[in-house]
Amino acid sequence: MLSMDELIKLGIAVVAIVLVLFLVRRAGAKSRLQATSARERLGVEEAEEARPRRERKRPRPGEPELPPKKAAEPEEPEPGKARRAGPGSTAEGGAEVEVDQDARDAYKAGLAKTRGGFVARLGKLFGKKKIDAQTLDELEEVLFTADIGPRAADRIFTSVKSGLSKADLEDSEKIWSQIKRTSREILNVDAKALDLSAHTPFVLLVLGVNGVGKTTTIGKLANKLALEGKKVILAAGDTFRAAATEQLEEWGKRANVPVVKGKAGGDPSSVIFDAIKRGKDEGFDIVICDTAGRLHSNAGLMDELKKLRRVCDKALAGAPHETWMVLDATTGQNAIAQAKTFKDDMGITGIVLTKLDGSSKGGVVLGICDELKVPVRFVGVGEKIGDLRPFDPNAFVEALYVDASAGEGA
Ligand SMILES: Nc1nc2c(ncn2[C@@H]2O[C@H](COP(=O)(O)OP(=O)(O)O)[C@@H](O)[C@H]2O)c(=O)[nH]1
Ligand SMILES: [Mg+2]
Repeated sequence: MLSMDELIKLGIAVVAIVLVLFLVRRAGAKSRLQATSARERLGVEEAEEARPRRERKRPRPGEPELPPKKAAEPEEPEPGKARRAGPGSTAEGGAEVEVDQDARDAYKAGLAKTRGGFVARLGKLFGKKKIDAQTLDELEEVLFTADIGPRAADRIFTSVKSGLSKADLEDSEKIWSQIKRTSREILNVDAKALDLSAHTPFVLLVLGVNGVGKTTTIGKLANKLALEGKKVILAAGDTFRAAATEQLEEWGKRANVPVVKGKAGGDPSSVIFDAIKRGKDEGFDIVICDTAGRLHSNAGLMDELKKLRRVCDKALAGAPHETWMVLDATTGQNAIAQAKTFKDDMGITGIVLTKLDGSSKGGVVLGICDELKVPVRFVGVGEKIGDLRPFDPNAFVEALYVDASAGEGA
């Protein structure tokens, strides 16, 4: 038999165990509840962060990077050429929109930060139960404070405000469709598709201010074209900095293509003249010319670049066949301003937008296309040799608005 003392101790122990069990269960339920409501409250960016590692495309800082995409993917279309509608097309407002899912996924990772910015703000706006006149005012504000430039902002806003009926304006899906449709219209600049076989050799002049990624883009492009079987030669036209020629030579080695160089501090036009001449004499398919890029406000640079154009034409009548302006997506509206200055003077026929990976200002593509009416030919999505992708407007729009328009950003 237990004594009274032992009975009391046993009783206290049982109560203590029951109490501990109760507290443990309550704590578990509370953290589950918190997790759910946090997910509801989180914007797109935070939700992205909260997702487990294996679901995310981009690693967190400090985490090992996932292997990069392959350099050349033969199924990629020539930039600017439409792709057939396939299993990846999406129905939108009754209309089929062709979307290359592979391209969309590649952009999606690079646009994560942009989606966390103005796109998430749009998502929150249309996540509201009731969409009213105030929502429209807020839409105007979000668009005009996004890095898409005032003209593109106005075009999208007007298309929603004037292009939709009162009933449509109460339907967030209709609003998203309209925003996407107008964005696609802005990006689908009416221009000739890129045809590098139109001339032999095809001369491509690459311009842009310092540090935007000209040399890197040329290296990636040379590699891509060489893998496609094209005979490529590079011209080290940035004679302004000694390191620039070495950098291009390094890329030439990686892509396994020859580089024509001159003396440091020498005349860039003689380097470019020599490269085009060699391109002609030795049966190259494409000559890609790197150039120096001091500030675009520098009148001396503009004169020098104009001289380069004349020299190209002297070496091969009609050259350069395309002149591309490289712009850094992280500089936002500054990129639009740079492109405008160059376009007037330099006859820009295409844009390459670099550093789309990690930029929160990827929406600047809309502003560039709307202001300049020049097509984006390629986008840079990283520093590695395979990180250059042909620009696909439809896939870009899908990747840009994907989470928010699906209601996750609400
Ligand atoms: N993250 C990222 N970095 C890039 C990209 N393109 C270029 N860069 C980096 O930008 C820096 C400047 O590039 P560079 O080609 O030398 O610019 P340039 O002065 O215009 O020739 C280098 O550190 C490149 O690695 C890109 O698409 N993504
Ligand atoms: Mg350079």
